[in-house]
Amino acid sequence: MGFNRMGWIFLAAFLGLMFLQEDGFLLCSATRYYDWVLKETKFTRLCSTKSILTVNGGFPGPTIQVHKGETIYVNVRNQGLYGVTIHWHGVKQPRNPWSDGPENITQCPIQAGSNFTYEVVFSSEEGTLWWHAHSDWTRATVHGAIVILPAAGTTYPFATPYAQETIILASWFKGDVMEIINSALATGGEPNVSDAFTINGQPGDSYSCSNATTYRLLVDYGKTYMLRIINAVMNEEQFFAIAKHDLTVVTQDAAYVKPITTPYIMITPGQTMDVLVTTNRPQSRYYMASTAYNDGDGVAFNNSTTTAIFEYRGSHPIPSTTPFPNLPAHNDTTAAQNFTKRVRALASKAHPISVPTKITTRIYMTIAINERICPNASCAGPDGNALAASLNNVSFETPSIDILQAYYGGINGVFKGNFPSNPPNFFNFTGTMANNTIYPSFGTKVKFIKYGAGVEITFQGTNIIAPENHPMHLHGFSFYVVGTGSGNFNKTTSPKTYNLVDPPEVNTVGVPKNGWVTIRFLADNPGVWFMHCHLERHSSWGMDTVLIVRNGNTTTSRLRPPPAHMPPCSKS
Ligand SMILES: *[C@@H]1O[C@H](CO)[C@@H](O)[C@H](O)[C@H]1NC(C)=O
Ligand SMILES: *[C@@H]1O[C@H](CO)[C@@H](O)[C@H](O)[C@H]1NC(C)=O
Ligand SMILES: *[C@@H]1O[C@H](CO)[C@@H](O)[C@H](O)[C@H]1NC(C)=O
Ligand SMILES: *[C@@H]1O[C@H](CO)[C@@H](O)[C@H](O)[C@H]1NC(C)=O
Ligand SMILES: *[C@@H]1O[C@H](CO)[C@@H](O)[C@H](O)[C@H]1NC(C)=O
Ligand SMILES: *[C@@H]1O[C@H](CO)[C@@H](O)[C@H](O)[C@H]1NC(C)=O
Ligand SMILES: *[C@@H]1O[C@H](CO)[C@@H](O)[C@H](O)[C@H]1NC(C)=O
Ligand SMILES: *[C@@H]1O[C@H](CO)[C@@H](O)[C@H](O)[C@H]1NC(C)=O
Ligand SMILES: *[C@@H]1O[C@H](CO)[C@@H](O)[C@H](O)[C@H]1NC(C)=O
Ligand SMILES: *[C@@H]1O[C@H](CO)[C@@H](O)[C@H](O)[C@H]1NC(C)=O
Ligand SMILES: *[C@@H]1O[C@H](CO)[C@@H](O)[C@H](O)[C@H]1NC(C)=O
Ligand SMILES: *[C@@H]1O[C@H](CO)[C@@H](O)[C@H](O)[C@H]1NC(C)=O
Ligand SMILES: [Cu+2]
Repeated sequence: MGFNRMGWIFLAAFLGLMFLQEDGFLLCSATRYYDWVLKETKFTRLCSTKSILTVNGGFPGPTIQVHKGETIYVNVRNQGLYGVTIHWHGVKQPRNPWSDGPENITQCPIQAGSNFTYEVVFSSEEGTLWWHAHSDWTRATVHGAIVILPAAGTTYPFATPYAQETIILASWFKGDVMEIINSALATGGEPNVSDAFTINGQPGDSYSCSNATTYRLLVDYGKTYMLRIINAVMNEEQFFAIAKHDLTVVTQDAAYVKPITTPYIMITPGQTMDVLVTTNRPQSRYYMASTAYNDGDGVAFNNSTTTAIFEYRGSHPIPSTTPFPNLPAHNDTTAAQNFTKRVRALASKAHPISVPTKITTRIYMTIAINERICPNASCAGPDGNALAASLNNVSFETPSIDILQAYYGGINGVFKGNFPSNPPNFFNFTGTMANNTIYPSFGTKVKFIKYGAGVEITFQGTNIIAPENHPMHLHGFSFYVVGTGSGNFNKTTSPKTYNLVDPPEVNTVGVPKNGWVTIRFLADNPGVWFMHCHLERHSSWGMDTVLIVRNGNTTTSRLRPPPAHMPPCSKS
């Protein structure tokens, strides 16, 4: 009997099963294949039990571990109640937007009862990233870590840590998250704020009914640990610290940075940071803690603090009071910026950077909270209107056929290519006078970019309705943060302050309240790439757009063809 193609597949499947692990990870001869089930799972937190959507029953979900440059396959079988998609946050997916995930941008949802296999292509990323659902607010409970180790034969640009642990910061809502966002969109008002923050799924000792299950990290004395910290929180930036232990930040968004030793970090939703911690303090028990940084005036948030325990192994007296870290005040913008301003790319010989200096596409983009007019002032937002949000005064409307399919297949009427490269009106964006731009236009507008273009985008925060810090995230790329400042960007003076030597290379950047940020990247990844604020309520209100990078003129600079079975879009 000849050993045909099916035979090889069976053999691979058999070998794969031999290595089936707890987290649904199968090791085949050359590929890594994960089997995930999306399902409702009961969890008890804050004294009550509720059902949440999970991957394989976990909150947080399973960790993916790869080496730099590998490709993995994740078969997502949806046994939940509604359609969902999964996004691989910060993974560039060269030429492969088909597996990027944002709902109705690159795919329609995987309907309940069906499945879809993502091909996740890693390239230059090294450090920590994460995956999360990218449908409505499902990412609140559907998320997990991606650990990217150095490629075989290479090592960290510092001494290999003794051990590593992932630390995922997240939000817990007593209510159902889908109901919360749906009812907020229906009334036009603010969505409910979360009822707790969590560290690795646990609210910790400062919340009722939580202290028995507080997350505990046991450490050995005299070692260096690497904590891979992920901010999966829905709507708030976070301060994080460990009592009496400095943190040394060595990566941000899976790229190395010049080590920063600091008593605390500020991390926005969407960001990841690897920090080294040396266990050289008296052998005892300490708190790690995380709480919101919120610089919005009157922007509602939960001001509570989540804790976890950092405890030295072995016998030692348990302190009567566990030392608590000094976290900056919730509105301490100086503390937030003092940290953020220190971040610089490592930019070493082994980890070089390449900042575009020839800019051919320049975009100046205002970020604003807006109002949508309601008949009879019947809505729950300001002035009886509904809350909205925009980029360059365009509030993004999600289509019901995905933009990637429409672009690739030439389906008309799904999107327009007229996203503006400048705001429609210039005025004092950060001034006290409200302009007529309180009311945005609405539409599905994308920006086309030539393959190979050097792109520069200046994000301009505005004082319209509710100024605050906005963590802007771009899919398909990481970008260099070459400049930032307060007030309005000045095209004569601001560029003189740019750092083109060692700017951090990230996928998410906090645009300061009433300030600006300039980013640069080379448009070398053809595809349809979502760009949005990573505060979930802002994205729901329309603080989003799409960049379509056109094909280049070689086979390796063109979009790959779609996989055989993209989830179908339903009529609605
Ligand atoms: C659905 O899962 C099955 C295996 O359970 C797999 O053979 C099939 O390729 C998957 N379909 C898609 C579209 O990923
Ligand atoms: C939102 O909060 C209000 C007030 O606390 C509560 O009555 C309502 O049930 C919450 N909604 C959801 C969907 O949890
Ligand atoms: C934050 O959450 C805690 C615990 O769920 C709750 O007791 C408190 O009232 C909340 N605070 C705010 C300001 O929402
Ligand atoms: C948790 O808190 C309760 C009430 O404050 C206390 O009685 C109990 O001893 C605590 N349990 C632990 C494990 O700390
Ligand atoms: C948190 O908010 C509550 C309600 O607004 C307030 O009473 C309390 O003082 C605040 N706590 C902190 C630590 O800011
Ligand atoms: C921060 O909040 C405190 C009260 O909680 C207030 O006294 C202080 O002025 C605020 N600081 C800033 C910069 O808004
Ligand atoms: C911010 O940094 C400056 C200069 O290093 C320092 O003087 C100030 O105390 C810092 N403020 C905070 C809140 O960290
Ligand atoms: C995506 O499109 C489907 C129809 O294909 C629709 O049911 C769904 O509501 C859309 N999602 C969003 C977030 O608009
Ligand atoms: C814009 O408004 C701010 C706040 O009122 C003011 O400080 C600034 O000088 C104004 N800028 C210009 C260019 O008018
Ligand atoms: C808003 O900006 C436009 C265009 O610059 C200007 O004509 C208008 O007067 C401004 N409105 C206000 C209220 O400042
Ligand atoms: C192909 O594209 C590159 C830029 O990506 C350009 O430099 C080159 O001239 C193009 N070649 C042709 C034949 O169009
Ligand atoms: C930019 O700065 C220059 C030099 O300070 C100044 O002359 C010019 O008015 C500024 N432009 C704007 C739009 O504020
Ligand atoms: Cu925002």
